[in-house]
Amino acid sequence: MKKDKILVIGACGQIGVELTLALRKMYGDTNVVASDLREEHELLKGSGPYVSLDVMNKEMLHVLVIRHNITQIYLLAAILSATGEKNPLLAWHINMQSLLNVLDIAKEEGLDKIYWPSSIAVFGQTSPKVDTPQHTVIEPTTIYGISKFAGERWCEYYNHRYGIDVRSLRYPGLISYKSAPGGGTTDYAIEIFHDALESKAYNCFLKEDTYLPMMYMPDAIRATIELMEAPKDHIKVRSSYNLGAMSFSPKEIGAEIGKHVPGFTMRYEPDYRQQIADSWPGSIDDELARNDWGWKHEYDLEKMTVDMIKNLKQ
Ligand code: NAD
Ligand code: AKB
Repeated sequence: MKKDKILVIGACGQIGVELTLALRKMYGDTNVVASDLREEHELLKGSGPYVSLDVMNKEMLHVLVIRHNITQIYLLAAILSATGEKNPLLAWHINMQSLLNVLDIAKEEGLDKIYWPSSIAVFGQTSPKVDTPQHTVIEPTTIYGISKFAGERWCEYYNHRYGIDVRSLRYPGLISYKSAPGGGTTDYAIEIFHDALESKAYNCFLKEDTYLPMMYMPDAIRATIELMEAPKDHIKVRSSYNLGAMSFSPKEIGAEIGKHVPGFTMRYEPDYRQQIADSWPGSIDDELARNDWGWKHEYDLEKMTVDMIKNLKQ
């Protein structure tokens, strides 16, 4: 077992639950402190320490870090794209101040490592749509994307200026069945499974030909851990790495699900999220992640669909 003491902030969210459980397996249950604003998630109960925390309260966060001898922080608390558009100032405030609180405490306490996820949402209309490269025009149009891009600059700044070992991934849309998603544009690709199994029908809030980069949660958890475990000198990108696995449209995932759910039908009623999706890439070039620390995805659309349906049926 490793000696590190980890704090996961936003541990009850879609990624947090699975990441916390994976980290507890690696580092030992008592060495991973889960925290969130919400009540402890059912799947976390009894698996390790849980603390109620508002990451916006810097003093409380600082005390927690000192009291638990924390050496690494995974900051997952954020307002996602669709929710962010409903209250842009709140999204900006939470997404930025949470990161600044964590980075500053990392500097003051000399923490070993920080993980903070960015998103494909950093890209905008003026970025190339296909195989969007790591370094390209970045002009996000959503408040979520703007806050992620600013966050990336802060991460790189704290690394270059203060030597903080901050690591980050630009996740694509993540698909999972254990913990519900938190208000994103890519959430349709999760809802579709639930509705297909419950009613054999899905009314999609995006158009049928909207391609977006996606990833199955086991790949995302493994990518996060592999990035954090990689030797320091392998991490060349200190803003955030592009990360890819698959790309599909609502029509394509619908057809794949239809192979397992006879009679499954789809309707399309695009709403305000269509505009968000239209501003994002259709696919991602993640060559640097693959070269620098050996990233390799396992799940494509077909393999993920089989696994999602098997698990949701149980
Ligand atoms: P989520 O919304 O499911 O979870 C976020 C968690 O943070 C929630 O449990 C929420 O209660 C908690 N939280 C919110 N405000 C808080 C506060 N003030 N103090 C403490 N906790 C607070 O989000 P997620 O999908 O798990 O995403 C985690 C991170 O990954 C976010 O930064 C998100 O932008 C990023 N990301 C997610 C995806 C995806 O598809 N899920 C894709 C790209 C990037
Ligand atoms: C969202 O849709 O907001 C997230 C993301 C891609 O960052 N899933």
